[in-house]
Amino acid sequence: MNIREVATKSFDDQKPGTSGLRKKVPVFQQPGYAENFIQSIFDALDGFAGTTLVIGGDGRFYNREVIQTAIRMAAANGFTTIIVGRGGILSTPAASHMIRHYGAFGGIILSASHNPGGPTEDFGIKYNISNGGPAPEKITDAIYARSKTIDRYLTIETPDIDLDQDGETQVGDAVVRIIDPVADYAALMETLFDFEAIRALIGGGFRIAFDAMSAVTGPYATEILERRLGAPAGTVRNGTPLPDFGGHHPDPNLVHAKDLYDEMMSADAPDFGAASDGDGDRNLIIGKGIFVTPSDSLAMLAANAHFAPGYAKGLAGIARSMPTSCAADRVAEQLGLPLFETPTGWKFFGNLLDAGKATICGEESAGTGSDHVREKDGLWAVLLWLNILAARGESVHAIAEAHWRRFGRNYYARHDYEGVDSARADALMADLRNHLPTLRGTAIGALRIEAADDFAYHDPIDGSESRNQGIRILFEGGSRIVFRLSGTGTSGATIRVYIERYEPADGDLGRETGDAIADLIVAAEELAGIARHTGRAKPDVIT
Ligand code: VG1
Ligand code: CO
Repeated sequence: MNIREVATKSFDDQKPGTSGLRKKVPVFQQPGYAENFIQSIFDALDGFAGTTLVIGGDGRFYNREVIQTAIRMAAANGFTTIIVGRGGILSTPAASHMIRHYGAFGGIILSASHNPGGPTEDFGIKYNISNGGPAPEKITDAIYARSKTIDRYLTIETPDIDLDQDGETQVGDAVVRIIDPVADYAALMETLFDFEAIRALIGGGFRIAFDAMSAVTGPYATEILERRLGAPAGTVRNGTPLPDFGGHHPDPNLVHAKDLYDEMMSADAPDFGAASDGDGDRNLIIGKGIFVTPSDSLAMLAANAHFAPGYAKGLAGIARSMPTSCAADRVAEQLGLPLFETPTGWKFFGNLLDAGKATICGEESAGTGSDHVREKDGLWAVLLWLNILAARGESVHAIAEAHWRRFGRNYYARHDYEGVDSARADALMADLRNHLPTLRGTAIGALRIEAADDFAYHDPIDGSESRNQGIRILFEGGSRIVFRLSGTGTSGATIRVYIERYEPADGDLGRETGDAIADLIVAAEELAGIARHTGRAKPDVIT
């Protein structure tokens, strides 16, 4: 075996963010950059000699190169089985499933998710542990610490593996297995949902439009929606993963999936529209004539999950990230279920899912998932919606309205200020933090502040503490504003302002969101001085 120890110089910017390390491609292309981070992952782990590692990515530019690097390094470091999705492709939820299904020690997922791809765009690497979920902070902190002192990495001299042929190749002491990225995942979906009922719905003329955004869900959605569920060819649009996602942001929101939105609002709209992001863990849900906010979708899925066979016996609990609207809380309350509020990022759900405390989890950023894997799962959410629609025989619109009449409505929007100078964004947050102690009991217009804090999470399972997870301003009556800085961007800072207004079930449930939260938008500006700090009069993206 030709294991080589290669001397390297450490980089000081390899701190994983909300979901792994994300940087521009040219940063990753620096000699040793990807190698250092991958070796830092291995150096932060213990006891993996002789075990299995899963490797795959979302197909973006530079994916294949780093997959070859990761295979060599995994073999040199002592993994003896390396499972790779054919073509280097694995959606994030499919990778999570594979880790669990094959009893792997962990997995390396190459993705920058919804960020654009291409030679000058974004790339990313993240590590998932044996439960299939993103590494918890304890591990990501150890990886970062190691990356600052690393001076060598291990690799092995071997020709490139043919990623496009299923089969096994010996690399040193390791067997590299190239396998179908879709089959195991599609089989898992068949165990959770009533495919026959969905097939009958579609056979009866129910029309679906799914936009894979030239990203990783193309092959998954084509197999499941068109081949297994019988939707007509063309149901899946932009179904071929492209290294640059066709030049678009593979971000399924109302800005980047505007064509789908416009179509769903047109007179001849299909019955159900959906889209997923670069790595397949997010979902956008639009019914004919109605956009369902991700926070509402979480609540509606939780309230109706029992219609799907995989959840027929009910839920153990619901978990949501802190900035996600409290719509799910109303469902938990009425169904008598525990509700957990975690910091942003899927890694915080892992312990709750492993402990059987939560069955369904979600984030306002279009992420929903369950205990079937340990990542959010875009197609899973689409299939659960389809299963519910098939079982109830009602439209998305009817289901949403009935939901609000039962639970009340949380009008919700997120305002993003992108590419802000980091020092200015930090100053805005610091100012807000300084004012926190004085806010309680004060009023802005008709809004009275009931509580204000910097969110800290105490993990009920392992006792770990995560501080400074976002500033919450809670108003009497259930309205909220949350401020936090993004942890997934690759240039400057992104300020996220999450705005929510609660309307009880007997209130006005049919308003335009913009009107319903107008006073809170004014209050957010007053509280944070966004224009003063950033020079921006309005957000770049509203979702
Ligand atoms: C964003 C979202 C967060 C999500 C994360 C990763 O993080 O807000 O909810 O978990 O992206 O999703 P941030 O720190 O930029 O707000 V993905 O689909 O990019 O892996
Ligand atoms: Co994603």
